[in-house]
Amino acid sequence: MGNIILQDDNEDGLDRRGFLKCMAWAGTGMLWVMNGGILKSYGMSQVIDRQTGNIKRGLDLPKGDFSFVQLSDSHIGFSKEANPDVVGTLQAAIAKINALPSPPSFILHTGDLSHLSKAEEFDTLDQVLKSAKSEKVFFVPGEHDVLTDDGKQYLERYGKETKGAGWYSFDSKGVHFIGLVNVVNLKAGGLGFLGDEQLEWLEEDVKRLSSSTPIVVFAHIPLWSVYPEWGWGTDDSAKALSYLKRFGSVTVLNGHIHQTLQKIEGNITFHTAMSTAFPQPQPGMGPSPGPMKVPAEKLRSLLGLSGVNYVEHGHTLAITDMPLISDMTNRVVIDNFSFTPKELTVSPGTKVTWVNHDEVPHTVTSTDKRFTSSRVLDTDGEFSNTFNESGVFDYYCTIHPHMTGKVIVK
Ligand SMILES: [Cu+2]
Repeated sequence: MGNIILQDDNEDGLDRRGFLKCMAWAGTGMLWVMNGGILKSYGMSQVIDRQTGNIKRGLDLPKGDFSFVQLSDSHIGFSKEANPDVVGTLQAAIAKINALPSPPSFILHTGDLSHLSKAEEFDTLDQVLKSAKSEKVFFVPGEHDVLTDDGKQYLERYGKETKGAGWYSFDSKGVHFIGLVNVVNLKAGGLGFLGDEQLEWLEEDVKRLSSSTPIVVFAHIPLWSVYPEWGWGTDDSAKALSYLKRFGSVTVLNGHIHQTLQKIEGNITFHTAMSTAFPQPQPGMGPSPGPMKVPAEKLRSLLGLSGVNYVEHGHTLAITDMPLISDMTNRVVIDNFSFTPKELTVSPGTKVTWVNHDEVPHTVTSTDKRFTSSRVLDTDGEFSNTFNESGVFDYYCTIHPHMTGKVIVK
């Protein structure tokens, strides 16, 4: 009995066995209710009773002027241990949306719809989203949606009426919504990036608005410095936010980091959303971001329900593996979002091979475009390049540009 009580105070399904735990956790979206000009958020698991599938009894959920739901990081196509059924967890999120007393005006999906930008992954996402009781879904791309073609396919599917790489704005019930793209043209050593063309568009877009207009900005990578060491931030976000300083109420919604974090800075409130697919470690807790396998007893701390620091065992093991790996000559291992060794010195004529041991895709791309992996390296993917000339060859991952490395040929 004591056991049951312990489990009951968690609303995220800890009393299920094995995978269902993850499923119940991951099937979450964020409900946003606009009430008298104030936007308030509710985690879907706060709202929907997991036993009955209905809205919780006695919950005082304001009807509000209108509401919308944020979904994020569905990673359709991912099938590794952290969640072998990402379609199932997305469906669970949508079941919660459909159980709301009044359907949300629309859904915002803040990117990483797919895991590898594959056509069939986008098809599956579209199929599943069709079952949501909501009039429309608005998207912005994540870096996983623009892996192979600089986002061409994404734009064809989701960006027909957008500008540039897929940015746009729209008005709904007096609120101005702005979808930004910060996952293309990423620079070596950098973070998310908006670029001048988009920034100029943004400045122009908000010029005509009165300062009392509530603004909601949504983009994939956080527009604030969550943890730059892991690439969790955007290089030129300060400029974008400077255009929004004069507005009384600005809400910024992001995904990418697969957990909820909030920050208030002046007139701006920042929020990040959970993934419908898999969790990632808290900033700095563990050697790198990436899919986290969640044992039942750890889930609680992960969800911020207690203050226990989480150490990911799989990743710790990966670190102790590294000395062995770096013994292998002329190989660079990609693990925990880094290249090891970071600097490799070889003699002219040497063939260097990179192998990806992460559960997320990476690229190996010369900073000055002298060599590049022709396609994205998925788990266990390899790429080789023969270095005939002497020199220093800097490279990075175009998906996670804070990942950099160097080959010195002499
Ligand atoms: Cu990468």
